Amino acid sequence: MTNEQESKKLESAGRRDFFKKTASVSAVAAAGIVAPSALLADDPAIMEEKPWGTSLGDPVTKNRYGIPSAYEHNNIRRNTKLLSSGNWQASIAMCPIHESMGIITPNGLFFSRAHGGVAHIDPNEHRLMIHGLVEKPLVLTMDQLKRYPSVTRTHFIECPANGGPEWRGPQFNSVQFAKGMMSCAEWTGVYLKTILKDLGLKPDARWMLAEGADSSHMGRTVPIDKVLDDAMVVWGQNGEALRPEQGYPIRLLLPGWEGNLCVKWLCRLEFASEPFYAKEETAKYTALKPDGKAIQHFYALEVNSIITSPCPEKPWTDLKKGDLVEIQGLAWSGQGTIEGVDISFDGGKNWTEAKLKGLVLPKSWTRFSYMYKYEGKPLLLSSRARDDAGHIQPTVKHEREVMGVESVYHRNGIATWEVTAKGEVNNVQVLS
Ligand SMILES: Nc1nc2c(c(=O)[nH]1)N[C@H]1C(S)=C(S)[C@@H](COP(=O)(O)O)O[C@H]1N2
Ligand SMILES: [Mo]
Repeated sequence: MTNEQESKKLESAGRRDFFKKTASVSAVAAAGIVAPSALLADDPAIMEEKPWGTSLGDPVTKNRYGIPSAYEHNNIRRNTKLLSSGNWQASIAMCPIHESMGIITPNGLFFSRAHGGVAHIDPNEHRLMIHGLVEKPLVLTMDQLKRYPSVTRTHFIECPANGGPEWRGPQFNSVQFAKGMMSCAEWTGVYLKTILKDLGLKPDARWMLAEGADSSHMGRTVPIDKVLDDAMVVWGQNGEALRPEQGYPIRLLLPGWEGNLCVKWLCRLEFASEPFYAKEETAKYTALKPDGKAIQHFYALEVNSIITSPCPEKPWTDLKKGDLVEIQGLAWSGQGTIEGVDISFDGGKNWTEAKLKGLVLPKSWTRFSYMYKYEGKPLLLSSRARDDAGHIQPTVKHEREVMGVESVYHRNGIATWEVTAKGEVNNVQVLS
């Protein structure tokens, strides 16, 4: 026998010993997170050598830019005709938020919304023009822009239409389609206030127009207070350059505010004393109320949350009574930091506090968790988030009383999953 064969023999003898010893333990061990009986002594996955353990793998530089394991092929952005205006360029790729871990969305899965397709811009031929009510109007190359001192901040971007198709009732038995118009990343760029200090903002500048260089030439108007607070021009996304889908080479980021204001492929910023609404804005985001009046502008996104596990895509059908299972989800607020999240098992009659996991940052996704002993009973499972601005998610009933059902935007009513006795999960709304 060679040394290699010998050590393999020893290894599998070790594995057999393990099973002999644990077999006696398993009889007495109580059901924990995973019951010891789940181990089978003849499980080929542990007793047999696999091809990946017996032959050399790929050269380490085979993928000069790495890609996920082929077994993760289901973890993808998805879109539907329902959310497209008749073509796939003016469309929305929904983020698989049920597969997300922690609070950072990998760049390849970041939700993507474009009105005129995804532009592919040569950074050498791209400029940022800054003009209007500034002392020193400028046209910056990308290299010049990056000479300003940079900051790195974690923030979500959410389309205010996230969940918007569901004002009248559930439309999608899927968390990806019901709530996937958002993602969260660590952005690197420069605060606009830093650039404006250098350029000298004139005192009567009250509004900023941001324009994109893509075929939609998206133009949005932003009040100056937000510009001077935490607005950024960003070029970095999770440690690398922005992806084309996110506006490469640069985009505007207005932390916590409507995604549509975060103009991608940013090429021009103009400052003025009057808003640009009628003149240069290309899109309208208004909300029709029951009294027939419309809210013309709302900017910051309200406190919100969603349970991502379980969900229709991740049911509890393989759980047994008595199993301990982790309920997980995401909470976020465009108005501050998440203070707490409560969970209800009975459609909002009773609430119990969940735990916030990992980093809890302002205007960022915040992960929550609750360990639950599965009972195989039907549930109405909901989460309700609170932020440090003093806001709490409304019930769907209350939200409808105030806003009716004609609005598309800013739905943040408490979402509910119906968990059946078999552990299947359905999208429902509690209206009482
Ligand atoms: N230039 C430009 N910027 C744009 C858009 C666009 O079509 N063109 N879409 C906006 C909308 S409606 C949203 S919700 C966000 C989405 O950002 P994301 O694609 O990075 O998720 O980008 C905004 N910025
Ligand atoms: Mo959007």
